[in-house]
Amino acid sequence: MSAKIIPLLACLLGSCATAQTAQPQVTATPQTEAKTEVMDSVVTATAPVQSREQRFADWKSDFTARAVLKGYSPELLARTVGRAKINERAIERNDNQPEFTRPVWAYIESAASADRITRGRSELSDHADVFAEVEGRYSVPRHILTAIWGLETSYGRIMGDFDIVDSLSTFAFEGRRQRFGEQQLFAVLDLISSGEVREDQLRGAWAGAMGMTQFIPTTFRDYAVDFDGDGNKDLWTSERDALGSAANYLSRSGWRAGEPVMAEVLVPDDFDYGQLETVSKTINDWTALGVRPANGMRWGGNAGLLSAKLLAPAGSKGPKLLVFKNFDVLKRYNNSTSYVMGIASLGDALRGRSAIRTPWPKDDKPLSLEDKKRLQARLTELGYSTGGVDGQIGPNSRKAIRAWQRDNGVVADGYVEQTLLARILG
Ligand SMILES: [Ca+2]
Repeated sequence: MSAKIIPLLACLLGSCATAQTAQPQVTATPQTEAKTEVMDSVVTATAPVQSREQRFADWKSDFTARAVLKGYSPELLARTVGRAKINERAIERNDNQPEFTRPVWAYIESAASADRITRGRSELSDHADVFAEVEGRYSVPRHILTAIWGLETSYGRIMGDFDIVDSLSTFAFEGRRQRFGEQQLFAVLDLISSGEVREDQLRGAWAGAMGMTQFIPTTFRDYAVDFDGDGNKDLWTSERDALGSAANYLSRSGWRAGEPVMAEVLVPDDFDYGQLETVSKTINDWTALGVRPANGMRWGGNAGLLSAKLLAPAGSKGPKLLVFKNFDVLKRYNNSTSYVMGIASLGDALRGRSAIRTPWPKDDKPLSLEDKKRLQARLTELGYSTGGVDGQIGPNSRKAIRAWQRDNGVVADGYVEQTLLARILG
């Protein structure tokens, strides 16, 4: 996930699209316990117990040796990894990511809140010159950039105060994100070695995302730009650098100028929901199936040949959306459908438009992680394989759900809330 910005929303919306499931953390035996064990037990007294601090020091030496072999300077290593401390707060945050069971409509409403819209409009006005330059260079529209800025850090107000080297060293040293930690640490070394970023600038969210647009170090290294041309890539205090970098990242991820992110549509009553999510068709083909814009308007002249997929995040009763190539580009920023719908909704709201008009089925009760596991286990037991029981409802699970729905006279939209769950569980 080198080019993916992981912890984007962690601080603001609690979704933290790390797409990682909670796993038990392997923690070291605290030193005091270890000592007690040595004193109390004749058996263990013979083996020296290495303290966590000692193991951390050993990890630093090992990492440093490997980095020097790769050509990084020993002085740089001493100044960064060499002075790193274990950050217990980063471990806590990593272990306690809230289980994401908020329904999609709650997420979107929070993303496009009245406060975020008001502030966003004022930022758009205050930085109109910056947006004009950025649009001119990268062709990514200002309302999308503003939405990212607002969702990531509330327009630079909540950027995180973690020492990035401490956090990443902690992850690289122990736990379930060691590869991520190492990979990001090397990117930090690259950033400092190149002189584009100063060591004292390296502060951010607990998992390493930095600045107003929350770039993790690999993304920072590969996509950040010094848009104001002062020789420093400053995503923390320079709006030009931050917004230019976000635009550069989207542009290089394949952003298509002038194309939409998503459009709400209506579908015929007898619509075949088997085409949800996985099937890509042109607007012309969707139109032939009776899919039409929800706002009562017609598609623009050039829209017919655009490819789009159909989503129904809350099933046949809720809003349906055609999502375009730019929807996937925004997923590179954060691999979450809810996140991208949040960006598109806030972006539209900033322009005085309403992205989604059909009411969400707000009386539905969403499934918890345990519910999802029970659902998967039951469907599998009934012969509808979900490809595993992990509590993550992905394409395989939705396919199994749709098959069960078809066999049981329910609209096969792949959507399950508590009422349907109870029926499936029998
Ligand atoms: Ca700069």
